[in-house]
Amino acid sequence: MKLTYLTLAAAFVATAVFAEDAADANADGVLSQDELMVAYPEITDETLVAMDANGDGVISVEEHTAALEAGLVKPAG
Ligand SMILES: [Ca+2]
Ligand SMILES: [Ca+2]
Repeated sequence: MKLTYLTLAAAFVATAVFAEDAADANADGVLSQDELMVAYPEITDETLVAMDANGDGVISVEEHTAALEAGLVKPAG
């Protein structure tokens, strides 16, 4: 069950990344701390923790979108 969900999520994320997430430099569907530091040079550890809703240590495109909507980070440009 979980595998099916992840496969669907990966397909969705891949599309979303291509469409909108310029912060995902290596296009793997998640934003590493390094990628976030490039996208948001002034990001704090507190913000990174707050963005990582599921606590897996990386920021998914979903988590990034949620953070943008919540005003945790400001869109580049
Ligand atoms: Ca990435
Ligand atoms: Ca996460």
